[in-house]
Amino acid sequence: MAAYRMKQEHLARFIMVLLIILVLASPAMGKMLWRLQNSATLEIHARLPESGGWSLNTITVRSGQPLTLRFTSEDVVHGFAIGKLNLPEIEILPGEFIETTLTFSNPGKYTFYCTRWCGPNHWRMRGVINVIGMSPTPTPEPPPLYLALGIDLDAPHRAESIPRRAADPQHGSGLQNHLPSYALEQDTYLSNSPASLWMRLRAESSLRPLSDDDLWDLVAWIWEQHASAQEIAIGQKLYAQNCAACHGESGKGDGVMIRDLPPPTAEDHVTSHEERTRPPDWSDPHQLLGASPALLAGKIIRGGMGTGMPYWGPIFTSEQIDALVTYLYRFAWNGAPNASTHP
Ligand code: HEC
Ligand SMILES: [Cu+2]
Repeated sequence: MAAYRMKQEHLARFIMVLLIILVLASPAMGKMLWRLQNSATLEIHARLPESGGWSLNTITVRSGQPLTLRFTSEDVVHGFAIGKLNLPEIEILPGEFIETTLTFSNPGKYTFYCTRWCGPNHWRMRGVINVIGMSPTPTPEPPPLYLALGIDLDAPHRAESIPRRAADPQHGSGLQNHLPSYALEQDTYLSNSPASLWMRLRAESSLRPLSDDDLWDLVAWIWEQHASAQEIAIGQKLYAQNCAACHGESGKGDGVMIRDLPPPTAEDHVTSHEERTRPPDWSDPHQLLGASPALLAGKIIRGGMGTGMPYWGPIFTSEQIDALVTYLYRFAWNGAPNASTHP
């Protein structure tokens, strides 16, 4: 009897040891067991991307189950935020610990990212939280418009014509009753560049009496109709936080992260998209007046795929992307030649 109990104890101990070895040996197994607990604390170390980035960049959690993340930084100040969720960012200071507890109610794939410009590769500090579970499946997002319209994001799109002077939307407003009705439709705005809409209007016989400049004033006015002050403010803030480091405060493509790169070569302005590793100069109206909102949004969502332009699809909501696009056009209208000489 005693011998039998001994054997049982041995067996139990053997199984325990085996389990521990399994857990240690297989991260997948460890993750699975961890997932089964009711709540868990995960420690995540933030490091510059060159030193490894997030110490943990794939997290799996069950929907409805609280997830506690305990952060610290091993080098500089980093930040933590989750794409598309409107949560306050968490500042991660070197040598200090900060905890946050999250509970996801909807299953899905959430992208987390660093919110501080910690270095030139800062934007590569991203990871994924996989939320699994059976809660009602979220309604799938519609595909981005550039796909529906079949726009080639990598094709050159310099405007064939641009205003000879800064366009004056105020003056355009006074001419609006000349416009055909399609000119004010949302679909027209989204799928046309300012230059292509200008060409369409130029071809309208009813608009023949108007000068080229008048037509540009009208197009500038149309663009203004799609830009609320609130949207511009949102776009401006997002731009300053996420884009200016490369694209520059004034959109000239001269941000602090770019200045150290070798100066642009002739190839940067033409040929294949792989070679365009510098941001464009948006104060040159040919750049943005040749791009439709759908194209710009597409580029922001998909990124440059090898050009150095990051993808933001999993980070920003569609409202945020629209706000960024609205804001970008400011550079073009304000940067038209002789803008300074126009009142
Ligand atoms: C790490 C540097 C970097 C950051 C950060 C960055 N960009 Fe870019 N971006 C580029 C480069 C380089 C290009 C040119 C190559 C290309 O078009 O893919 C570019 C191109 C673009 C284009 C295409 C313009 C055109 O006419 O085709 C858009 C639109 C754009 N960026 C928007 C943004 C927005 C909005 C943000 C911030 C949310 C942003 N970028 C952040 C580097 C960056
Ligand atoms: Cu960082």
